[in-house]
Amino acid sequence: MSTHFRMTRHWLAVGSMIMISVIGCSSKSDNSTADGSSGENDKPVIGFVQTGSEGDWRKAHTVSVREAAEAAGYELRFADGQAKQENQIKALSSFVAQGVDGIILAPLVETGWDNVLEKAQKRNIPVLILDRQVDVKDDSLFVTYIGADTYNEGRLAAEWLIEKTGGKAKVVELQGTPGASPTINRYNGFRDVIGEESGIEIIASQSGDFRRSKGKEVMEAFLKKHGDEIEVVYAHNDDMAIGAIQAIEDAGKKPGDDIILVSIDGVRGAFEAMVEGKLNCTVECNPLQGPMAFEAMDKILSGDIGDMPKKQMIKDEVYERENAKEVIDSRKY
Ligand code: GYE
Repeated sequence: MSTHFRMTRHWLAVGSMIMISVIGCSSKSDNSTADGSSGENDKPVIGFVQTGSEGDWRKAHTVSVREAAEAAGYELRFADGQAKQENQIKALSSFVAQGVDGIILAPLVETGWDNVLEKAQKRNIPVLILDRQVDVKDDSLFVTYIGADTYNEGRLAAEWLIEKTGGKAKVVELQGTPGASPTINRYNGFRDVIGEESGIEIIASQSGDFRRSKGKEVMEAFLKKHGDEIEVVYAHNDDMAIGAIQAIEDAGKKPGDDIILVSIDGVRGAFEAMVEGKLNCTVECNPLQGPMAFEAMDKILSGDIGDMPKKQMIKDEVYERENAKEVIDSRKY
């Protein structure tokens, strides 16, 4: 019979200081999870609460987390929020009740997490916030945030557009999910660069919920209302831009030429659209966040978080249709 270890945590928050220690061992026959311990094969157990499956970026994100968990030797319990915060809160509470070793939360929206995160903290279960940010009263409710700098992505999209149009254009905006941090940040980052002085004017702005079908639907309505006035589409993600491309083609116009499109994510579909000349620019937002998340989780569970930053941001690049062909084969998602 083999002996192996089971981790338990003592997660103490003292003011802004968080201390974690890993102690304890047990035999394989004790495989219970009700007391805050390890699961199948006594691997440490992580509960992962995902937003849902709104598009290609999210698919790549989920795969990255699943694969990294496996590679790092964790048991991953997956909860699909199905685009509802209510579901995510229930899943978090349930992971707390199960006494998992740690939680990874990709929060659908920014606010409304204080109570459930307090529950986790009371049970000494560390929470890592992944991808989207939370706005909580007390930052000690989570250990660290890992994700992209979505405010900067909005700025990069605007900088590219000013360069492309000489600072003069009428824009329609397809926003992401209302209340989600990337929506708020991409909205603000874009506006902070175009400012009030530039000739870039946003003539319509509406949510397409980060979904292809919704992006198409909203773009159809924009085209009906604003018709030839529309010179540019700024989409908060590629999936909505791809939906908008279909709407533009259905209206008898040439996407990429009659109407300029700039979006964010850098998924394969965006590169394909750029190669076809239908999308002009995508600002990368890397969804392959699993390895970073589990590297951090290793440290968290072994108590080694002394120099861990509260925010760990992934760097993004800007890609244009002019160079899409050269890089498409090297894309990882
Ligand atoms: O841009 C979008 C996805 O949260 C940064 O969520 C992520 C966004 C991503 O639905 O495609």
